[in-house]
Amino acid sequence: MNGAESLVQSLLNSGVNTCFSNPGTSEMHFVAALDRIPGMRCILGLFEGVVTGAADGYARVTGRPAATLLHCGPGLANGLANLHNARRAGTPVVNIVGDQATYHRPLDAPLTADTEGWARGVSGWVRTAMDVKTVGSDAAAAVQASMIAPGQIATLILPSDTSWNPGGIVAEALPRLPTPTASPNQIEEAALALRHGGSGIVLLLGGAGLTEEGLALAHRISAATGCRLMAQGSNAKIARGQGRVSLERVPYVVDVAVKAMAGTKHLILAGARKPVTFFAYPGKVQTSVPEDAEIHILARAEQDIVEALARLVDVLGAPKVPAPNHGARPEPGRGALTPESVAATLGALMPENAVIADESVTYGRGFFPLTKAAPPHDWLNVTGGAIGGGMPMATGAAIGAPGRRVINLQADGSAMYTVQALWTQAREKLDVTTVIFSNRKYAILIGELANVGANPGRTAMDMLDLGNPDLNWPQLAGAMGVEAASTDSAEGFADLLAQSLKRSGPFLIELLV
Ligand SMILES: Cc1ncc(C[n+]2csc(CCOP(=O)(O)OP(=O)(O)O)c2C)c(N)n1
Repeated sequence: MNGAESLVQSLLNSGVNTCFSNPGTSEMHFVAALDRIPGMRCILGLFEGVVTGAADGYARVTGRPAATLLHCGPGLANGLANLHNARRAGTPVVNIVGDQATYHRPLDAPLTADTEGWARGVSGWVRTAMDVKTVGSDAAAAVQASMIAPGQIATLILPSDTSWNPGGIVAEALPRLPTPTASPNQIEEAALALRHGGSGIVLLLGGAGLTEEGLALAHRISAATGCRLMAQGSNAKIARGQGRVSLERVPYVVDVAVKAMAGTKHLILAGARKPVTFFAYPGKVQTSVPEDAEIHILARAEQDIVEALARLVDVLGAPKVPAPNHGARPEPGRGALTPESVAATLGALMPENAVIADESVTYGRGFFPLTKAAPPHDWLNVTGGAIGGGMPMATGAAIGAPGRRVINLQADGSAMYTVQALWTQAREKLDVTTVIFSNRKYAILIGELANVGANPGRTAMDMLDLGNPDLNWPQLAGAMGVEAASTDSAEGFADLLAQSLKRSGPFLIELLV
């Protein structure tokens, strides 16, 4: 058994059976090992940003890490932005990065780079395997590290001689490390604030606080105390739809966020960070939370958030309450395409248990109210502000959740960063409906120009314009094997969405908005 074979078998023993990959010469033994060791599903991405974003989406829906297979420092570097998004989401990912053979490294061949250095910025755990005998146990340690709550990036760098040398030893899975629980003080302090009662108290949820279980507990707390429930601006996954309590998110636009948080006297954080604005803007606040609000940390992201909510329910004696009823689903939208008509159509037609991969940027800011009465579904945001996460995330989610429809709500500018994901969707016949909001501009940045007080001229506006030439989405998708159609009406969208949900495989709908 060589090192690569021991690696694949050790990953399988640790429960990692899916690998998103974009290999090179230094990973050839890993690739060859796939034929000799059955059980690893390997999925090719045509750019590393697709590979890493797909691993993020996969783990968000399965709760288990996928492996990535990346080629040397530059391959890893191409995937860093979506690893950054995954890190912000608290997603477990195991990166396997092939690299120069140990004895070739001193020659400084062209692909030699500071692979560990590049890995460190996004990873909670980095190791370079130095001996074929330890590759298996290194892999088991990487999987264990990735599962440290809430989930983190573990990067194992594999010099190619440790892959091809004989003498590989398969490792068994390592135990999952326990998740620390909140201290009694954390629970008491939150309870004390909640006993004041009233709408000036906000329970801000993140991470596992947004699972069905976490939300049900938060709903009881809110019913018993009158506190307001909110979610962070972007979240790894929110359980939504009929039967789940519906939350507002902290808005992106500073002035809107300030209004939304106005009147907050106590902010209780359950797996959430204190909201800060995405950027500093001249003359504007850096947080939407009022200055005099008291902050209480019920549970930090790395603590057991659901357990803390359950203890808080007990301490407050918050009784069980019926599941929320959001009433009838909306009718599909009619007339012109607007954020409201699109949201109504989504709310009307979204199938049960759908996964929404949301990189709608400006167009989807108001989608929540009209989709809350849809059947239960999960909503995934791009969490780190690095655009180009949406299409890969949708792709990985579809691999991780066969049988569930993935609907990718996708802004056009962001889509172009990792558009190759469509090819992987076609090749793997994934049930993904991509909805492109084709406004042919970087709309958000037009608002940001005003926010930072810049005075744009013709050249500045050209930098924010995606027209000239217009992107032809049906042709782009078709060239990668994904059927597609365009529409400029709400009725057209409803027809295309309904059709795509009836068929298997990917489909792309371009909305000319
Ligand atoms: C990796 C990365 N590069 C660049 C940016 C800067 N940026 C933020 S939003 C944006 C454009 C978004 O345009 P689009 O996806 O079309 O959405 P819209 O604003 O039109 O709704 C850019 C370039 C970023 N956030 N991340």
